[in-house]
Amino acid sequence: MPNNFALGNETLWSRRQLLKLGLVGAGVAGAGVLWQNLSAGSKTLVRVPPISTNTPSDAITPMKVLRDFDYGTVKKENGRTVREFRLTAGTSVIQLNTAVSYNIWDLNGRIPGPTLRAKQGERVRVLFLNKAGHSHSLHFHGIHTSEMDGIRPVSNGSVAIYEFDAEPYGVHLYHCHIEPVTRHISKGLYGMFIIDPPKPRPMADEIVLVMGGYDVNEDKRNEYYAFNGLPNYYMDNPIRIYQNQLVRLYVLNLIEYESAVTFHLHANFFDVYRYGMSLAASEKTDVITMGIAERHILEFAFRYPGKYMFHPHQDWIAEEGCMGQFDVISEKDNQNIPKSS
Ligand SMILES: [Cu+2]
Repeated sequence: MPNNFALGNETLWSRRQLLKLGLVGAGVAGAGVLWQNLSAGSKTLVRVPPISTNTPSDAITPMKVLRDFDYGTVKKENGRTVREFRLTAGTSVIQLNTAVSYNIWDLNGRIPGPTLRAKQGERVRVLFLNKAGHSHSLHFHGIHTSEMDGIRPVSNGSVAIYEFDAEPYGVHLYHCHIEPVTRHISKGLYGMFIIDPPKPRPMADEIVLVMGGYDVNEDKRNEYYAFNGLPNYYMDNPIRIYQNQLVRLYVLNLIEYESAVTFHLHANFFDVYRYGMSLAASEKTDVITMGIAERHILEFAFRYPGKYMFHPHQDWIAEEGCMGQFDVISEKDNQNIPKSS
């Protein structure tokens, strides 16, 4: 789905800028929804609970980041599918707790940036507009030419275009690559980049979790940690999922200043698809170690209803905000919803 709480790309990109780039034209909007329908080839129903009405409506709401995938604008060029994404770097202030606010760099008004999604073999074009008052860039993990590697500074007010083939399929990432990279990442310029395999994975409740850290006093150590931008958010606002529903977590570690962290899920075990680069799980475990920029697909279903924590097993990191919980809703409470096959 298009990310519906971003600032609105069209308002950020002036028509003049787009004309200059030769990019004014009607794309096929809403392709994400269509794609989701098409990929529902099997009769399996995916049950996703509605977001609680108590969810706070902050400018950056991790509850929306969870299941928000940006499929871009689809175009056909010389018979080939091109997915065009627009990312604008800006500045905003987030509340790390009731007492501490922090100036971040954001992408389309959010941290992490939009979860970009394409299918293997498509062409990806990313239009990057820097309005963050400082030179930045976007470096994508993947296979591309040297010109598209995103290490050259894009000065404030200017635009860069990154274009490459979507390959190989897997869970990847993008981030600013301007030195000091640790600072540019930890202040918010990063996001997930998913390339789907040619044959879609089975339907599941798909959820994105990006781990990050905040070095508020610039001593090269993090004082706060978070899943999807805000410390302790999913502890205070548990992620609702259904009992016995297959959940597919896309997990990325972008905690700077720590060589590695783990991801641990309570009361369950998950199948691991390392880097999302295979269709068969490599192992089953309940704790997995992830270095910086490592990412995996983790799949599971909960047998029993109730609340279950997830967090790095470096407990000081969990205690400083990288902590959340799933609220598994009993099937009994959802008699009207058909059971997935
Ligand atoms: Cu930067």
